[in-house]
Amino acid sequence: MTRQLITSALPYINGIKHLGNMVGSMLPADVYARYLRRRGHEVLYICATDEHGTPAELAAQEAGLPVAEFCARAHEQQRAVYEGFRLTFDHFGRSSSAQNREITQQIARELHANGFVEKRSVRQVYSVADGRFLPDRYIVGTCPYCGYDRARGDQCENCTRVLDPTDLLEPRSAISGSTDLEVRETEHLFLLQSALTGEVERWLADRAGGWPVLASSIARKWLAEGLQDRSITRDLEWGVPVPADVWPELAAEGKVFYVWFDAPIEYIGATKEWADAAPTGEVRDWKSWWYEADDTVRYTQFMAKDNVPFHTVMFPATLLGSRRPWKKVDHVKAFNWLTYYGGKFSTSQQVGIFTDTALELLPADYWRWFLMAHAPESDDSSFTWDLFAAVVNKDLADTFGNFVNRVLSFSRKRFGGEVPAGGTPGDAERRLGARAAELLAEYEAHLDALNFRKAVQSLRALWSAGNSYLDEKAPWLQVRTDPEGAALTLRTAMNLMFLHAVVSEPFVPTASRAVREAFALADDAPARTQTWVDAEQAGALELVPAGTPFTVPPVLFAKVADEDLAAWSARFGGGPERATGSTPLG
Ligand code: B3M
Ligand code: ZN
Repeated sequence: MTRQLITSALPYINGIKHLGNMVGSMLPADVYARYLRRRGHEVLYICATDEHGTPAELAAQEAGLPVAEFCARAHEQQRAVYEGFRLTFDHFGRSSSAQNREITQQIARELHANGFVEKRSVRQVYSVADGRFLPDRYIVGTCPYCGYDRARGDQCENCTRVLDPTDLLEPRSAISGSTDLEVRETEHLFLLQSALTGEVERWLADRAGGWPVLASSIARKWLAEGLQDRSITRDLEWGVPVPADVWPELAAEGKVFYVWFDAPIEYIGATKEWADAAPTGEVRDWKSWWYEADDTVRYTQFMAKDNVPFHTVMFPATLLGSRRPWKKVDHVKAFNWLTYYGGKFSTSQQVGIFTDTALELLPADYWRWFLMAHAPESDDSSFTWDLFAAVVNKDLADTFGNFVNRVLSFSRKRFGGEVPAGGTPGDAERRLGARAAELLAEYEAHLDALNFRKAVQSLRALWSAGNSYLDEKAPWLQVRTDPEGAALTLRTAMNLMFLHAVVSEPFVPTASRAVREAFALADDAPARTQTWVDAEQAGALELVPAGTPFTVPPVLFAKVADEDLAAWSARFGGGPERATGSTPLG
């Protein structure tokens, strides 16, 4: 079986992320990783916090902490939230790790040795008061277009126009507020992407055929515009230092690599972190996932659409230019935006629901299900509280949860705490089995193709088939005249719910596990029953034999009550004009 490498875009270290960030990268990656593991693949799911660049330094300054301490705290805060969302990274690393520094510097040396990096002189804003060159985001001033007085040198957050620092009126340092700024010459390293255009084009032509249009079209558009040579160093305190053995003068000036140069390399760095963290006695061969791995590993990346160019052009160009056999991505799953009532979720503007707050309101399964059912795959999708409540109440409470509760409760009441024996499967059971096998095949095909919304539709139909079967057989009436028949109906329903519990784990892991654990399967029950089921098993509906002891789990999904809905809509706002809170760092 092919080894499956999965990465999701690295969340920036600055602040707890919102639901839109999750559904555009980490959550679908986790659903896919869980699915592949249950299908028997060897999976490595890697992610990390993206800790360099101006977002980290500015956020640390705001928190009044040294940046290294800020990042250590923020990494653990994010890790805790992702554990709360049941994200099953094999490693959740840090781009500030020694492993990433080592690999990034080595790749930079090789790019230089191969003639794909050169030093160039550029004119940049220098702050006399701060004694340093200021990256664009470190210069604030008044936007010449909209008059916003806290516009940054690279972009105005108010009117979103992309700016040059020299556009700003009354420019000042974001560090000290000083207006004593000068434009001076300085030197930076440039990645000669223009010299790698042909190779990137050939690689993309060979690889992007099966990608969703969103990813392949953005990559081709960037290439069509022609690859520009790109500055890959910055004047920041915090980042991967430029190696002094190759560029002593830049290292002496404290230059570090641009965050988008080292962040994708952290996918490799975090894999080495994973290997270095191996428990005693376990050997983890990190390089076998990344080096000369083209034929043995299938690599799938998950990200939001704004990250596509870096992942499909700049990162492959970097790896190609190193002239080393690094694994490049096989499949890119890109997402549009999840909006909050049509407005953009925004960490910096604090609009939308944040992942830490979400878990205070409801368990992860609710959010996982809704977010994947409305994943912004082919277009933006919008979060509204009414839609959220309608979906979770219908799909999770009524369809999935109620089916489990009413079957197990009624069976225990009428036949005791074991799966009831008796009755012979008839036409209704054969139809149900055939339908279950058909829907399972659809579900698998959609997940294999990374079509998550369609996979949710097939899974939802598989859940509904159980309720339709119950309504047709009505065991609560059947038992009066045909107890054997009622026993058959209940046993069949229990087998279907166990099937649900096995195959729903990628989306609703907590509830799925509760249902699997409700049945005390014999120790010699086929292990495969606990991981996945094949169409034949699904059609036979015989995963859980008569006589198997069972318990009735607590109600799996309480409905979102109208008063909760009203309170949350009021607290978080029924529209983007009202900000929502999140746990401030510090
Ligand atoms: N930190 C996520 C963003 O643009 C960015 C992804 C890096 S993946 C190497 O919000
Ligand atoms: Zn503006």
